[in-house]
Amino acid sequence: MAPTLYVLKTCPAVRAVLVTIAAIEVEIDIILVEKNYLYTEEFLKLNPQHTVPVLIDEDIIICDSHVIMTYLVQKYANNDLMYPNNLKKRILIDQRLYYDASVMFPIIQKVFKGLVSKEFKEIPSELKNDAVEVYNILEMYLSKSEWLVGNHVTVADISCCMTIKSLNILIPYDPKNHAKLALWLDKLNAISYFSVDKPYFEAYIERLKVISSS
Ligand SMILES: N[C@@H](CCC(=O)N[C@@H](CS)C(=O)NCC(=O)O)C(=O)O
Repeated sequence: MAPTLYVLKTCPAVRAVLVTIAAIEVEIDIILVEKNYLYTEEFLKLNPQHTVPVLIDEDIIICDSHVIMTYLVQKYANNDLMYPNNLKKRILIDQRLYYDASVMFPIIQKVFKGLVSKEFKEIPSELKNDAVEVYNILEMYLSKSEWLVGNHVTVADISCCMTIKSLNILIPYDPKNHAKLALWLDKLNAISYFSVDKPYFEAYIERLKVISSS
């Protein structure tokens, strides 16, 4: 039986998993849900954190996009290029994934939370500074290698790309100060399997328009 993935259409973390699925060409049953469903008893049994993505593969339930991505590559990819077995490469990939999970992605969450709750209408300078610091740090990583780790696209690139693409809509990076970042994003988005993100990214932008105008 194919694994099952619960998704919300607009979520950057979901989109990173969908690009990974397209990259390794694994068959997955996608269940598209609305946000209200995340708070139902049925879903809370799967994931008490009430977040998507959630992957179910036989008796395994995984509730974080980064873990889902590394799991799928290890279990289903034809090779280890996207998440190498080599420890030196793998720890750098893990570091970028944890940086995304703990620093980058939470900036998007804070912006959305502030806009939805109407705590602010303009994004506060503190959050803008946090985003610029992230852009600066990625610019530094990308001055050392073509991709975030080494000379092959890995799950670190996919995960961070989905976050940066989404964060950039909220707090744009400066292509003059972040030229390597801009080039990296363009190159990733030109890869064929990244095209799976198009309708989801458009849904994300639409959602933001609705929130900003309400
Ligand atoms: N660290 C998690 C974050 C997932 C996350 O925050 N998902 C959001 C949508 S983008 C969500 O499900 N929010 C619903 C909620 O928090 O109630 C991951 O990478 O999977």
